[in-house]
Amino acid sequence: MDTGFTIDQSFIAQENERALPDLERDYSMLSAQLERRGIAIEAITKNVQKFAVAVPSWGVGTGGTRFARFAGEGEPRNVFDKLVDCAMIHRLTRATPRVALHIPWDKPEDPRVLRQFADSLHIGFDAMNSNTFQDQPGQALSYKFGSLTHADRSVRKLAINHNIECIKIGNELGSKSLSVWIGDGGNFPGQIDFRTSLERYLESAREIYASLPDDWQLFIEYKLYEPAFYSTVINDWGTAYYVAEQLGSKASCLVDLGHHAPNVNIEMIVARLLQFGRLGGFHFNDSKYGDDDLDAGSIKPFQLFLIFHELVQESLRSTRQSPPPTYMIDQSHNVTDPIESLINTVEELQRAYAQALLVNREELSFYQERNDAIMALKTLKRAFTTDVSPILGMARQRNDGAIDPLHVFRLSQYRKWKIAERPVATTTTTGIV
Ligand SMILES: [Mn+2]
Repeated sequence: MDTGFTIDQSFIAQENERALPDLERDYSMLSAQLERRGIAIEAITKNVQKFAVAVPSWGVGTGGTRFARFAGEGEPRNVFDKLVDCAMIHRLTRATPRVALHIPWDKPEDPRVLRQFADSLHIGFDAMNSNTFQDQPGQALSYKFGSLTHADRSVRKLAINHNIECIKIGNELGSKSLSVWIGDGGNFPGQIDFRTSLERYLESAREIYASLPDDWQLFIEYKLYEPAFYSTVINDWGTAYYVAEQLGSKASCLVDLGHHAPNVNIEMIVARLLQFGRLGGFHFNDSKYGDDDLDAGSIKPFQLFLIFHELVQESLRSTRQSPPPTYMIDQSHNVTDPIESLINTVEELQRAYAQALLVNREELSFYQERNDAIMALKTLKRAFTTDVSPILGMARQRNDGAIDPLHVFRLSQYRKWKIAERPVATTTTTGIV
């Protein structure tokens, strides 16, 4: 299958050659600075080189709000175009080797063909995302009043079967996990019975869980409101944790940063779920007010750093019980070129991760034990305020990615090529989740 225009490795190498002398100077200055703090820069760079996050197939198309969607030119027209864009992001950043698909938006006619195409692009598949929050054309029954928790058993069955179908498709694609998020809930007090709806959810989830292959994970994604504005069935991490406990060891919680009330201490939720061995996955994004789906790190970079601080802390623990959580981006790009937003997001996630790796944990624990609040904060802030950009550039360069991926993307005129190759689509399937 023709992929159309791609950014050649030689083009990346040529731009890297230009940028390398400055990068090496900055890197050695940072190396000397970190050495005085007892940190070996090479160990940090090696860890950043291994960092990976999945990109969502729906993220490479323009998203939308409840009001409108302003489609960008040269957008992907189908799942194959989406994979081409995702593969390009990986080529530039070398940190996004897998794509998360959304069914039915990305439902392949033949999964084997899709898998071969992905193989040819050197990318794989991450979590499958089911969709029972909207009706599909010709659907016999409606999800208007819920899916897995609907009062009518036949609607619940339809939603269960859809999730099982997602597992089947994912299995053929080499995916190993299913993320389930439902829009079920109530818009008015009294509309649904809190207890009954959760019981129905558990009954439905058990059937989905029973279809899960042994080496698969089921991620329970919670959200406090929207599209149901009064109450959602899986509203918070406590409920998701309870569900995961009820289902079994293959089930765990998925934290989407935008699915919390404003000012909630998300890093503490992350720490709790890690402690309980039930943190399965992440949906990274950022927000100012609600589930804004803005680019990760754009509004609250300190929060992002504190989350990574917890993740790094856990990874250093020798007694950890569960596998490390899988990282995924879940954003809606409304006013930017989606590819540019994703490239930037990957860098912001790596930045927070690298900063978290710089935390002097012995020192932090020393101050914690002595109730020295100011010095404990200062220990975190010293890591957070370090400009780790040279580490990120060097990690990409060593992985054959672009030292400055956004610059290379613009210089390549990739978007201009895609506008020519991809006539305006009438069937683009992107949305907000
Ligand atoms: Mn999400």
